[in-house]
Amino acid sequence: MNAAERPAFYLTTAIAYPNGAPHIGHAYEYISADAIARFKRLDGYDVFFMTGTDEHGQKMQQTAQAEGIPVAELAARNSDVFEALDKKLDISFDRFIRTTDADHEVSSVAIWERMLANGDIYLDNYSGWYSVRDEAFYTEEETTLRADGSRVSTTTNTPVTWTEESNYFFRLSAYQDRLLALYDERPEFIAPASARNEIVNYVKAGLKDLSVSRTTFDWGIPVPGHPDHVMYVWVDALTNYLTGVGFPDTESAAYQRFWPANLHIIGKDITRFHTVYWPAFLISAGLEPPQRVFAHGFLYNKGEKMSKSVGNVVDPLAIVDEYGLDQVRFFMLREISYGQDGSYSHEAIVARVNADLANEFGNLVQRSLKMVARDCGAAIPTPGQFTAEDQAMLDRAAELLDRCRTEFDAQQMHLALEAIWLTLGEANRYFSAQAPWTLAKSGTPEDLAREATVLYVTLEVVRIVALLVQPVMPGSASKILDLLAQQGRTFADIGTPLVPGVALPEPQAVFPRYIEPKN
Ligand code: ME8
Repeated sequence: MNAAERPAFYLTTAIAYPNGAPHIGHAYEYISADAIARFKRLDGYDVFFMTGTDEHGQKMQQTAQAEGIPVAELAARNSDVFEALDKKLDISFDRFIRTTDADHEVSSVAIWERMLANGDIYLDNYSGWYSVRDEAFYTEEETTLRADGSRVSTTTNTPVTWTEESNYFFRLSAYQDRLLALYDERPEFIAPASARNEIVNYVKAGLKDLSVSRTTFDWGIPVPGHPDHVMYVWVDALTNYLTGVGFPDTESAAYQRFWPANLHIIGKDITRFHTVYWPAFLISAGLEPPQRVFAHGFLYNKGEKMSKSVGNVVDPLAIVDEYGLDQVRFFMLREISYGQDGSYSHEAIVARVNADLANEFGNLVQRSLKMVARDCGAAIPTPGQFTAEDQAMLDRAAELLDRCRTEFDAQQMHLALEAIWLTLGEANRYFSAQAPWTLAKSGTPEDLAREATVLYVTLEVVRIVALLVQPVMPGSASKILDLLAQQGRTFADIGTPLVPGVALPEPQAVFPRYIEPKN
């Protein structure tokens, strides 16, 4: 099927501030979004998957000043580090957008002009609290005065400073009813439910107009016709999702095909920007809001927040080198319930690598393929009549695709993996109970025929599981499919069983155990 005949699916990650190096929270977001993008492609969708960097704003300008380098240089240097991380994590993005890209300025100016034309932008004096770390405005009630006289944002604990400026405002207050109607008509718009409830309550409490330009620094996109103002960084940042699909050319093939976005994947701290400001900007501009925003949880180090001062920041490149890429991808998606906070620790990752990957999956692949090499002429065995146990095992594996679809469509990747691993557990029990090695030892023609059937059924389960884990562990799944001499690798191929007699390459270990280094 060519792309035009397949259903479109537009998926994005948040774009990170490149004011420093990426941490494992960033890696977690990219890996989870990538698994969804790969799943959809394998399931026949024409996917456009975008990630990138959010390069404007006061935080970037201040970091560059502190480092004594031009801000454009800081942005370019660190944006390259994020892009290199994506490549190391095997993230299958279709575009890596930078908000300093030329087409993004055109797009940001266009959305501004549309909001202005709709009467939603006006000039006024702003006075209030601003957190540079969060790039967010706070009302006095949203801040806390500390004993030392400093003031912080109550929810994020970042310092706020008093700001008084002549700013452009966006008439957010006028959008309360339309936003509540949107949440009501489209209950799937915000997920998970905890995020949805929080936002509904927040909007019900009433919305204030939002300051959308700044005049005290110049690292941003100039407001059209008023070059002494730059756009508030979140106006330009959110607009990246439109730039990626050809906006402002709403007649372009990309825009027609991919807007509205199917899914924005973000972290829980930026839900308000994506589910209140963003749909309001879009409605004001006469554009469709995205279909769904999913806010994932935060990743902590052994339950503690990672911070440079505590010295417990985990470098994603280092853990990939230590445990292997697919091991890290699997761990993050299997261990943490998507939408909830999770914890990273050496012990937890080693437990998953050894129990789930090396024992449950790797051993089954290795043992069955070795017996096939030895007893079945190194080719896919020819099965005899299936027993009730054989059929139950095959049926169980065949049911996995529907289950995984349901879970991936709800962004519950951990539940898809749980279902797959329950089936692998069943396959291991089947293998032990059928004891093909005993049949081989006996050597009678009936027992050898039965051994071939048991091995065939086992390899069928391995094939289906390998096809289904491709989105999570692309490299390892591809190796297993090579060992099974499989060409057809999309989900449409799940229904085509192994062909007896096809020659197989020499078996190789795919999931090594993690062994603690001796010190
Ligand atoms: O928020 N665990 O950029 P950012 C999991 N530029 N996810 C985490 C995390 C953690 N410990 N820490 C951060 C921004 N994240 C804006 C986005 S989008 C138009 C603009 C997530 O570099 C965070 O929630 O601070 C966000 O989704 C992403 O990492 C980038 O965060």
